Amino acid sequence: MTEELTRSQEAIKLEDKHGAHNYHPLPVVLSKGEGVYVWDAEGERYYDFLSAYSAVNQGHCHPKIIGALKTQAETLTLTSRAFYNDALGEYEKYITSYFGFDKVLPMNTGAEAVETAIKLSRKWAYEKKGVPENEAKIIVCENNFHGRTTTIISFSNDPDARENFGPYTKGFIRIPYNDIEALKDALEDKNVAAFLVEPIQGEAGVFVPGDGFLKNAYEACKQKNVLFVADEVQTGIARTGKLLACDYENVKPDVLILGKALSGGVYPVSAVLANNAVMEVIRPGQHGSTFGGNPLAARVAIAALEVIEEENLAHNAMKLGKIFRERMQKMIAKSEIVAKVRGKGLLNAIVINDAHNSTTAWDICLKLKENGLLAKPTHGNIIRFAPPLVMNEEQLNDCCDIIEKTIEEFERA
Ligand code: IF1
Repeated sequence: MTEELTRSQEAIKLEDKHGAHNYHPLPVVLSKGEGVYVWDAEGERYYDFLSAYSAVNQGHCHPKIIGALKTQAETLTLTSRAFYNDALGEYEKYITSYFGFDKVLPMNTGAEAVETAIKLSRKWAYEKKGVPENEAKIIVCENNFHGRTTTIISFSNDPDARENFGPYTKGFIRIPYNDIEALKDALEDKNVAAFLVEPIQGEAGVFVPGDGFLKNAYEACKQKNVLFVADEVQTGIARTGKLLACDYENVKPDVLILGKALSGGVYPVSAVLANNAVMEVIRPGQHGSTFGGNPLAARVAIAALEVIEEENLAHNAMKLGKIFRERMQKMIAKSEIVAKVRGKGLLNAIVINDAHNSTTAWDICLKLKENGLLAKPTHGNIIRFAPPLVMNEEQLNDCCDIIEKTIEEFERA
């Protein structure tokens, strides 16, 4: 008599049999989310300390965003851009004023927005900067993560993301992250169109560049008439304690890339923002997407951005992030296992002492799950901690208690 499977076991079995194995998830099956909490298929509640990789900054199923989704979903979902719709212009006006740019090009996923920014930068280089055709170069950083398309992984140095997906797209120069001299050297190439950079490298392990790096990089690009392109898909929308991570250094990118929390995790919405001098190089028929700028995305994104403002979530992320890092520093002082904590706002990570083999971070995450908190390692021995920005101080301290308790259990083991 085969044992009755739980709902979670059943769900995992189905995914294993019928789904591509392109992920190795933590063994938890989620079936409900609300605010900072998620519940598994057996009804166990957890704190979500990953926020779908910073897509649910506004908290799971935020009522205002869900309301906007429902209302529009019952009215008009998709028209294609063959025709106008009565939501897109309103959204474009709202988001361009919200971030301070002349224009927005609406897309769906972060990778599509990054690809759009690459095409925009190249076209600007040929038509405005005078770079010879097919010679445009884009400077990127070591250990970047900008998505999973063939062009994007062409400039990745992560073997898992890149191997056996060739032939690769040309035209990218990779420099060390946070290295202004290397950037200046690379900018000597007259054919450079743009510098594409994450203001904080998320996937690499929450690497915060040195003070002044973004400002100096921006100024070095301006010296050479090169576009500064900020990928704020993960760091944007209040995650790091300011609306954009670039705001810490008052850098206004020439091209801004947004995604993830632009919809509060309710629907795929991404965007590329730029001023007319750049955006005008794209003319009818030269770029687009079936779902890009659909009325559902437009209404959801307006609501998601309103929540960020109305609930002052950047300030909350700044405040709670400081408390989080202080609590982690105190834990590190007593810990053999945890080497450091780093981050800004509520985008943080702890680095497990390298003396431990690479399964330590994973094993800690399994233990955190048992203790009621969900997080996942990024590369190797780094655990990213990124709760929804709607978390309150009491919940944050409760989560720190769970993390400390879990690390202590490892210290004793
Ligand atoms: C996965 C990582 C995070 C991003 C930045 C563009 C994109 C992402 C800075 C592309 C997407 C996601 C992708 C997702 C897991 C997650 C991730 F681990 F992959 F690297 F967050 F760190 N720019 N990041 O972080 O946006 O096309 O996914 O909408 O691929 O496993 P997307």
